[in-house]
Amino acid sequence: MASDTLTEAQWRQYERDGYLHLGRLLDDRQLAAMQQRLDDIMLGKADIDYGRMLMQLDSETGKYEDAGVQSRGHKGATLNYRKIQDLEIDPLFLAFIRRPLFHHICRRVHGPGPIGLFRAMFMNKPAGKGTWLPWHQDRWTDLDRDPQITIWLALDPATRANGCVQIIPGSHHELLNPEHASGFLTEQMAAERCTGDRVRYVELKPGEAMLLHNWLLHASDRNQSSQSRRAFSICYMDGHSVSKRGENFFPVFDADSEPANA
Ligand SMILES: O=C(O)CCC(=O)C(=O)O
Repeated sequence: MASDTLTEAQWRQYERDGYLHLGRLLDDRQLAAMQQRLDDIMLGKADIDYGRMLMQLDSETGKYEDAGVQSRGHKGATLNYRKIQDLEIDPLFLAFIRRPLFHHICRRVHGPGPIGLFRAMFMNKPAGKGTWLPWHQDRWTDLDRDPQITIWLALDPATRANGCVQIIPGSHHELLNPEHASGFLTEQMAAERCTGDRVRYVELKPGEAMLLHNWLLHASDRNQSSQSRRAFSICYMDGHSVSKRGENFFPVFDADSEPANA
């Protein structure tokens, strides 16, 4: 299992590439518990306040634009959800969000201040379904500062066949389309920068995770296999961040707190 800190060599690699493989972070029991919990949430069987969770059904056409409405509340007992957000309200996911390794990473990136949560979400590509998620950088114009880091945890094998995350290594130094409200590239930008040998497919085993710089160009394809592609993605932020939409962000780590086991 991975350590609770990153080495200087790992930090250098992250700074150069904009992403870092973190290794296996869940044992078999922890993995099975998260998989089961997400399936229970989708099937409406979980003891959780569905009214507090943003839930979106997958697209029936494979087009991103045709994915279901993103709104709070359960949308039917099916495993065909694309996205479920606000998972911090579930103790199982909150304990993972607050792991010492992520505390260490947040401290290194953000310094001693409070750390908040921009979002903690399930990203799913059901077997034979899913959408092409276009090339983008994770940044949002309603925030007064950009969240810096995302942890992406595979809960199934993430492969090229089932729509693993694709990235452009080293693309995190430049913001490409600052006008777009959520960091999407124009088709022309994507055609110029995100093709051929530049694209790396980040295949992960279940329970493995990666650290992503939020400006790293990334995308993901449809699932063309019979294996679901479930993942848990956590985006941390400076705890002083302010949204023009007046959102309140969940506090993850208090100012000046230190990782428990570091
Ligand atoms: O899970 C995916 O396919 C993409 C996830 C993503 O864009 C993110 O976690 O920011």
